[in-house]
Amino acid sequence: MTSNVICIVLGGGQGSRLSPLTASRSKPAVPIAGKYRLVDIPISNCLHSGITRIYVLTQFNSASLNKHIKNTYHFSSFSEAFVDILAAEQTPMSGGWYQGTADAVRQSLHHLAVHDFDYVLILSGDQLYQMDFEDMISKHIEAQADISIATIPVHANDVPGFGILKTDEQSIITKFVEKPKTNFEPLASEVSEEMQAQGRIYLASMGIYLFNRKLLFDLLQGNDHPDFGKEIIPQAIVDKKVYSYQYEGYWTDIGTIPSFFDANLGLTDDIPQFNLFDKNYIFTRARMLPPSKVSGTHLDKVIIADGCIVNASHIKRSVIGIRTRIGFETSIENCYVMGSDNYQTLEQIDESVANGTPIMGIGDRCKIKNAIIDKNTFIGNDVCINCGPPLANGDYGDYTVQDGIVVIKKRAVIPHGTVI
Ligand code: ADQ
Ligand code: ADP
Repeated sequence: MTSNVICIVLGGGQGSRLSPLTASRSKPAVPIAGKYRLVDIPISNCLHSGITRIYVLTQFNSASLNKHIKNTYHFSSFSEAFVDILAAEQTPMSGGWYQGTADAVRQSLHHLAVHDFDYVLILSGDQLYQMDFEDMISKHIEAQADISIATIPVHANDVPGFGILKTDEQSIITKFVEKPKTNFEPLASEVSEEMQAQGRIYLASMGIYLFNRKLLFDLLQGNDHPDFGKEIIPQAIVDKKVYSYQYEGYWTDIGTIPSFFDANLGLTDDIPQFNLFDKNYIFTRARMLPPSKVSGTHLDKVIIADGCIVNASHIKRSVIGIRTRIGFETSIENCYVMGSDNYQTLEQIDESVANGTPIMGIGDRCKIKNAIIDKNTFIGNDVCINCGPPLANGDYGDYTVQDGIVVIKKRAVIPHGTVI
């Protein structure tokens, strides 16, 4: 049933919500959970659901995204399967950046048109969840819908961040308001007892849309509405059959620094809400890295990816990414350390030590709390990050602070003894 579906992953606008992680890479290429990249989540959901033709729309074509896709998603030359990146491009018809989600898909229609398919599945690139799209598609066909939207019950506090909708008893959407800020009480829905008990009485759009092929082309061509949530969907519910596919599993937005941070650290829980050990695991690049080597470290709720060399004294509630090196007597708490793209040679390390400059990774006797350490950073010895009084939000050159989370930028060099 899913062989006649093409998927489009919306890989991110010009938005800076994940800045500075997106300063030098496109959003789909942001590393997550120590060894994956954001784009692996929607792609894995598709592949587990049998959807094997996937376009990833992104604002710029970063080398790391290209390399990751090229090195990860290999299919038989006898199949039609592909994962292709479509970066915003200047054509005689368009000026460059995608203006919004609908505009991004509109500018990509000519790439889609050459394929044989009946349905287009449109996904956000910055959500953490595991969903069986095959079930969504079969419900869409059963309901003879024109469009289906995956929906989830949310709490009143979350209403202003989502498209909120109401349905009739056949789950056909009768009302849709994008991100209502006030007077949204009449939008409350009938939900299951479990959701009611949690106060999740509003039905939100998850930004996951299934369109019948012709309708998508009709709705996008002949106008320049930039967004699905603001224009295309509210207008479609007036005269189209738009079905609400309700989902009640774990689903979270990872498009901002605080939510990205929480989602990563949440993976270290005893039974995480997002289960990396599930049979529908996340695909990513097979890297052939050596196993991690740990010495003298007390580890408490820690995920350690491949290829790490860890001599720290304590690590608590943290995710340690590929090829991370951590020195002696260092303690790390509530951190996502992304790791490195390569190792330094022993000669390079000796040279840095002789010059008194930091070596790649995290040095000796450091104390680091509530931080995201981007890739390829050089953090010296005796560095303290976020161990003192609360820090004010801002961009401080080599790092930023947002809601108490310090983000050390990619390739930053933090000299010995620095206190942040
Ligand atoms: P938002 O997530 O606020 O609301 P939006 O900013 O349009 O909507 O982003 C949706 C997805 O598209 C994200 O993955 C984003 O990175 C990506 N995106 C945004 N602009 C893009 C562009 N120009 N090019 C490529 N990708 C782009 C939407 C809906 C709400 C719904 C929430 C659920 O509008 O109705 O409730 O998603 O998260
Ligand atoms: P990322 O994990 O960020 O996607 P890559 O896996 O692409 O990074 O690797 C980055 C660099 O590290 C590449 O130049 C690659 O050749 C090199 N590399 C990969 N595996 C190893 C390894 N086992 N030992 C040393 N270098 C490696």
